[in-house]
Amino acid sequence: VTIPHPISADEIRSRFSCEMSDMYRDEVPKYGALLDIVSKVNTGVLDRNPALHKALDSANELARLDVERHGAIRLGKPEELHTMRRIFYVMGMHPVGYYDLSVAGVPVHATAFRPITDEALNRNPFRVFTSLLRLELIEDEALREKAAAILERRQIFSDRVLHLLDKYESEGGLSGQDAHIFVSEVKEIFRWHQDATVSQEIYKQLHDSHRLIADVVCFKGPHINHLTPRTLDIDEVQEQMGQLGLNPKEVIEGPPRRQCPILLRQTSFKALEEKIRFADDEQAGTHTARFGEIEQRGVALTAKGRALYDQLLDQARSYNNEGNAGDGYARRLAESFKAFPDDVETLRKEQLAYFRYVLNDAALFNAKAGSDGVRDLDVLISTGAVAVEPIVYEDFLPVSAAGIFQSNLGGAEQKHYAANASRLQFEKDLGIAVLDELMLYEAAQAKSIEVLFSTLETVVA
Ligand code: OOG
Ligand code: NI
Repeated sequence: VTIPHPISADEIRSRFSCEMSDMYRDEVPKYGALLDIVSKVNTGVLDRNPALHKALDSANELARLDVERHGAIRLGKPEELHTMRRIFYVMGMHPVGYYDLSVAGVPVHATAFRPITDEALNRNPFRVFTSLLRLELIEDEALREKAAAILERRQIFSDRVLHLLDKYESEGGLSGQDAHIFVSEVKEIFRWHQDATVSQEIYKQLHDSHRLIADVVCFKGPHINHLTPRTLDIDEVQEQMGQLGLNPKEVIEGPPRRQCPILLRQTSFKALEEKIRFADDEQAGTHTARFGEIEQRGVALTAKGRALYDQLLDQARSYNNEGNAGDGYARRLAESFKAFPDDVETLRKEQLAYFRYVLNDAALFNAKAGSDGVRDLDVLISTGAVAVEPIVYEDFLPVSAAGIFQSNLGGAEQKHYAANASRLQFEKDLGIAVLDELMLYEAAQAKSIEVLFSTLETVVA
């Protein structure tokens, strides 16, 4: 680093997340209403549940809860994905996971940019679900070429932001003033513009092909389409959204309500119908894309746990071919998930989920593990020397994401694209390979064990 006082990636990400939230609150007042509900519900849950309060506090999760958000953007061309990757890097956000949504009738594939170390996640876990449109999935060749030509003409990055990126990459950091400009320039990329860049006729053609294609192709930039706070009781927030007339989607995506939350449960309020102006003679129209979402996060699952999750979810959804429609879905889901153990010890022993192992009682630990060299975690846990903490799932779920996409594309819309994951092409466009989320959880678990026994080494030595 050649600049004197570079601003840390964590700091830049925190500021960015906060400014994005302020911008979205201004643009979409219902998002502000949602934040208020979530904040009240979370406070209520913590007040009523001192054990949870204590657990979250000792896992360093309380502080991040209030600022925790994820957002989503949809990009139009490979170069945009490539540059976004460089931009997110400045904020300590790395591409994790590959999501193919074509299987669900959505012509995009995606990754999630997010922080990856325990320290960075605790500071601010801001994530952005980033999709890239797959024009090759548009069947009509003339329309596909038209869309490509429109996208070709657009430049979503300002000269200033590109200049700062180069500077960051050559100097290894950003000064306070540059970081400030950087954050505000990046925020501009995601701002909503009510002027479409195309005529009403072209908008309509693209929209008829797939609403999402119109959303990506017809605007100046990749407007942020939602920001999602994290709640401790999603059923309660869903209930209140309905009462307050926020128009929530019918079902909560993901696993059912449980004692030990796993993975991720999500719901949203439907996208707003917003006024837009077309490029030809300023004709007025409307566009629906931006919405609000909430989520409740649980423990990250191992490959084995995830396979069980996928199987049970599929079982609940394939019943009568009903998917997640119908009044009976919540019941079918609960019924199906009875086969998923719902206590920490079984989840851990059967290696269905990831946990952090932390020192609970130093004296006991030193006596036990020190004297007879017990390295057996089961023994250390059962004696109370060591405690386990669930490792939070920091990623997304393709079936849930598709459900969120669908409900915001006007529920009924169902397009069929042949399932054709194209991870290698995505990574080529991105410029690097995406990280494997399971390896990150595995490493976090392993590190906690290493830290645990290294304290012993210092005590004994
Ligand atoms: C992204 C939808 C995916 C989630 O939380 O699963 C997502 C989009 O609509 O662009 O954000
Ligand atoms: Ni989302």
